[in-house]
Amino acid sequence: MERLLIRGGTVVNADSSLLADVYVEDGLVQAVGPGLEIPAGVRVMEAAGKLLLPGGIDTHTHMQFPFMGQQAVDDFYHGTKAAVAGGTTMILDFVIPSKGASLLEAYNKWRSWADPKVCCDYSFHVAVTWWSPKVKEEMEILVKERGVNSFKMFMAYKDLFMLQDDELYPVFCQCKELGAIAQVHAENGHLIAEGAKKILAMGITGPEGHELCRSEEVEAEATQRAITIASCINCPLYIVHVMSKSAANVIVRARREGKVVFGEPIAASLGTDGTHYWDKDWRKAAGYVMGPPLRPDATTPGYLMDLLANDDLTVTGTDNCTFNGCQKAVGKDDFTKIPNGVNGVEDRMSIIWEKGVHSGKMDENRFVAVTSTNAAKIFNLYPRKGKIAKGSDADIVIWDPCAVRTISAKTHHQVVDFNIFEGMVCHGVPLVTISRGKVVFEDETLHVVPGDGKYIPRKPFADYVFKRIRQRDKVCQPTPVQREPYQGEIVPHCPAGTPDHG
Ligand code: URQ
Ligand code: ZN
Ligand code: ZN
Repeated sequence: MERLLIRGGTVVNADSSLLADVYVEDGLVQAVGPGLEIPAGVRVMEAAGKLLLPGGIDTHTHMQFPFMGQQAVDDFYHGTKAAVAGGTTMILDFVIPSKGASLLEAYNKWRSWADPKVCCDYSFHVAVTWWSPKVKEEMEILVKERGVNSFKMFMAYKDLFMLQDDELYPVFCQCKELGAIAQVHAENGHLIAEGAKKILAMGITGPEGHELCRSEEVEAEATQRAITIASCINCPLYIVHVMSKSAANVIVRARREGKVVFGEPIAASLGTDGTHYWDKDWRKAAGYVMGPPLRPDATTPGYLMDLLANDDLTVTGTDNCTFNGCQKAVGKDDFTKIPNGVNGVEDRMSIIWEKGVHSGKMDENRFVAVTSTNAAKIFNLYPRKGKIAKGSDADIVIWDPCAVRTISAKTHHQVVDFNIFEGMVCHGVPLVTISRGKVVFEDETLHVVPGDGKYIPRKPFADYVFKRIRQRDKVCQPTPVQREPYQGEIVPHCPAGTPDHG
């Protein structure tokens, strides 16, 4: 383990910035303060004029995900390697069992994929794609014995992953009981299925059909429905990949009403838009296909960034789920067959710095909150992750806010042959990434070892999420009205129920 002194940088946490040195040993931050003594044999890294940020936490990835007849090309090795090159030191990926399959077996399968390959720390959300007493029991085991505290439910992907409302209800109940956060992919799967048939019948087979068959309303309706169901149970809710103004507005309203709801826009929805679906180049247009889709309203990214800056939206992920052009091409004559998913894990930090901080919408502290700290709080990793302080994991990025880089598939570290941010010029460049005390990226060179990352188990009942829930359960219970018993006449109940039956 390296012993490091990072000297003279500005340590940026979500609550404040401080000119200080940071001393790292045994993978942990041992001290933060001005003018720290340099013990003998310690490597000194100069960081004057630079920012020291808590490593990014990407709340939403799908490395090597087998999906829509293809497998995502960025696996746990290439995906996490690209993550650290972009200043992200932890990912939260998804275990997604098929309907009818064991959640525990799926969890084991995903662990066996990830453990030997990960180059940074990681953890898992688990998807609940069907409901039964066995699923209920396995959710409990996952929380109590496997360190899972978040479950994702799909309201889309009819017949594949989708749950109906009467299934969402008991799953949300179980999440709440276990102290886990319920996450939803909020889109109305029935309307998408009908919409796709209609658009195909109109002769529209290209990527633009993907957006046309699932408008903003389809996302907003499901977002509202999920919030309503969660609210009936007083269950905390997390809306993954917020893609539209309409869905975001539903979340804003719910939060203003005091509901415990969190919204996760992603690098894609903050950094680009759905006008590309109308591009004349089929491959390019297909490169943006994901669900929910990017929106053709080009003012969407700026709008979502405003909400993120002002705490209407809370955290950021990427939904990184990458397919090459030749994989997307299985849908060349039918947009419903194009594998859904885009890149983002490498570029999220730069996109949010450029569109959020460089634009003047948020300061460096809010940047840390939305790229790291809030995720650590929601998923109960804080202050081990999401903070540079004595005792925290030494996941640190030396960030140059003035440096500029141009994003391109030609130079990125991901395997995928396309980048949805191609040509974008971003201020804010990670110079050095330190993952649990080890320098894994420096001078544009990666020093990663597959399997060096660790699975991080997470405890249930995160205070940030559940304090309000518990108190509401105590004080917001309805109580019966105390009345004198009714003394009047009672017409006997008619079992047949209709006058015709006499
Ligand atoms: O919905 C998701 O998160 C998946 C399954 C990945 N792909 C996507 O288009 N968002
Ligand atoms: Zn999803
Ligand atoms: Zn996803």
